Amino acid sequence: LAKHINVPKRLESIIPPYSKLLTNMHKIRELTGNKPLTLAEKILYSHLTDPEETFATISDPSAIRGKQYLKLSPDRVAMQDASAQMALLQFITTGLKQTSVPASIHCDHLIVGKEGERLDLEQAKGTNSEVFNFLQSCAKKYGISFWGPGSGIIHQIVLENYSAPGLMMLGTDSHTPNAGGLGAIAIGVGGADAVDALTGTPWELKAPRIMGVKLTGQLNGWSSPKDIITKIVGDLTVRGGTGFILEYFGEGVKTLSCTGLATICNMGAEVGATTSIFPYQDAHKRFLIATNRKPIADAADIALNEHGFLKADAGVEYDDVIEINLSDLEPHINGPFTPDLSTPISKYAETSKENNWPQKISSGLIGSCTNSSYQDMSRVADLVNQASKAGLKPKIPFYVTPGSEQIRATLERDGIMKTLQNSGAIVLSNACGPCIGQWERNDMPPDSTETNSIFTSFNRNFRARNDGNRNTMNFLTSPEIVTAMVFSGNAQFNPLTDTIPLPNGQTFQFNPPKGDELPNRGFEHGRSEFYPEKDSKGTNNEVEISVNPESDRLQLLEPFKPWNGKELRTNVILKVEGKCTTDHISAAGVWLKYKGHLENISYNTLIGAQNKETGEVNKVYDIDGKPYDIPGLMIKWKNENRPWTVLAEHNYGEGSAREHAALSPRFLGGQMILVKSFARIHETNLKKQGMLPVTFADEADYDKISSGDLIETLNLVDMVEKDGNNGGTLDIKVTKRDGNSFVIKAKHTMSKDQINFFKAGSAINYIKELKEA
Ligand code: MIC
Ligand code: SF4
Repeated sequence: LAKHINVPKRLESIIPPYSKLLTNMHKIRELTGNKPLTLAEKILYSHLTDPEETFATISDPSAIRGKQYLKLSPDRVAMQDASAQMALLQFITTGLKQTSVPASIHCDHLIVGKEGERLDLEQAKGTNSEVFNFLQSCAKKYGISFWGPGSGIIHQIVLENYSAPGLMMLGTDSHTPNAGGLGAIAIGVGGADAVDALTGTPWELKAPRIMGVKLTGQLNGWSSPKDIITKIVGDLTVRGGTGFILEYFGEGVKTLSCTGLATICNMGAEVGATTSIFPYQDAHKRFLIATNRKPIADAADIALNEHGFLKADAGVEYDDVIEINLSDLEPHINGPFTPDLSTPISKYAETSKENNWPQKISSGLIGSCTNSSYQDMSRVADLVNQASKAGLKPKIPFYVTPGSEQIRATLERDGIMKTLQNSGAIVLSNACGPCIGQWERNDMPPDSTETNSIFTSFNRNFRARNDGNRNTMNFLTSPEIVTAMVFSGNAQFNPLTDTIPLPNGQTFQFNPPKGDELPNRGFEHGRSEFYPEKDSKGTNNEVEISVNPESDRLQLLEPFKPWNGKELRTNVILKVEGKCTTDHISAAGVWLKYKGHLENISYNTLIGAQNKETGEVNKVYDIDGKPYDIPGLMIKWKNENRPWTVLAEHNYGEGSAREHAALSPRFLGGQMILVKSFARIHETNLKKQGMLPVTFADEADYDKISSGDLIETLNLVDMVEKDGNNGGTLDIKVTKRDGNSFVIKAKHTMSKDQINFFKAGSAINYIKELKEA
């Protein structure tokens, strides 16, 4: 199909392999007797390495959902600087000379926001030069596109340059599904999964179930795409999307912009969904044309109109359907501390009083990978203009993090940046900054013990995430609501109905924001130093990748030891209480600098976790009762050859794709993680690093086990030999300190390959065994 379209060279590695995908889709139609397929199934299954094998015995495609493991070949990989280091260190250990699929690296997480773009960027380049150089030399050597510091945030750059309808990509970041806004199946993974794609090893995923999300009506007034997803996160909760792809449909979809769809897909990560996706439509075409990729739109048109690809079939069945009427949707404010605590704006003032949330807001922050589109910012500028005309200034610090150099330069050209800056807003680098703890606040001490609240247009709000302070409450909402709140500074203010007093005794009321979907004059390229040198494949094996053994930032990886073939015998080191996200397991902020140094970063292992038995954070007790911080005791037990188990509750590892949350426990001598339930990416990351992630068959057993108890597997040897692709049950003997013992049942979800990772010590060890065989 691409042959009928004139694809310029610069798009060759970017256009999805439509011919192959269509051939596969038609094959699947034959194998399944033309049963209706969802959009997600069409795109996902057309990326199967062997559709015949998958559908050999099953003719109903929906029958494999939630059950069968799929082997897939993604088209592309994207990595951000914090996670790329481990991904590449693992890739290096495979000894391969180039990547099997196009890939990109984005330097966005390591830039601290403080004074504003220019100074912050200089500073970041200085403090992170070793890491940026390492990433750049890997990019040169293996033929990866390198987007340097200040170029923008991974998901925004991917949307503007690489995402495309029907593409399948993996990204080493949980918000990779942002690319679903442009019709791609984009999945967040740990670095070891990215290595599968980079080495051309089939990538495994349990066939997701599909949740249909029907949008009707049309947004109006203050409501924005962000409110669609903050409402959904409130309804579904942080676990509600686990194992699902959210597939949007309905008349309402057509009324939204492509960047708005991306915001919705971005935060699908907050319900634990595998990814989210929208059908190909006019807004996609407009965005592809505006971003200089018309030939992709032309090819997508043919794939849609002549082959029925890129949309769901009529009569398709979803595993579940939810519906939202956009016409009735109010702005929502989600938080604090969890993205699923959702309050409509009309109830916010009352709710915040009842809960004793701080009434004075301390800062407003807009932008990030979630909300820095032209549409977002032009609507924000409209509000700022209204307030400025009335003589109002922001009452609290107001920060903007643009998502990319392209969007920043366009906002600058169109006077939007000026509007924001004239009002007093501080424009930070095109980077993650305060969204991921890279925020040096000038307005309060970092260890302030008083609660304070910030309003952000970001996507995540776990404790201590933004400024490292556990007392900072982060409320997530649309950039429009953040902006309006900044001019009031008061949690009681409802911009839809309330007024702000003016010095002259009069009052000011905002009109609902207005903006443009796309810039009328097209996008501005911006400063060329922020673009990859050469955005094409082309390896250079001459490039030496040197890692200084003295470095405290980078450390080459030592392979983990293979399993010794015996039953596990471990002690419980910690029983975690309640929410335990990857931010609790492997904190970000100041620790981000050690992302390429496994030993150093491991000193943060589980320091945010709360001990169920004592209520303390980062405190555990040795067998003799002596207190330690959590990593301290892990290191001690590692040195004593005492392997350990962590017990925890639901959705363990919620949040990010951070594989350090699996690597560090493994490195410090952990063997088993026994919980009530897991978040998908984290469970896979644990399997990839050779840990044993298991869930209680009976949740009540969590209450029967204490720290220090001996945990022994009884039939692991058997399980490893016999279990197929559908997981299995493990018998575990628990011996209490007083010598009493009992047996409980635990479940695992490992496929045959994942059992092989466990046996080999890690997925990377296993891939190496395969490549050497
Ligand atoms: C996040 O938003 O939590 C991060 C920081 O982008 C992480 C990635 C990481 O920790 O490296 C994510 O979302 O996966
Ligand atoms: Fe960066 Fe925040 Fe987006 Fe993660 S969620 S990629 S930290 S901006």
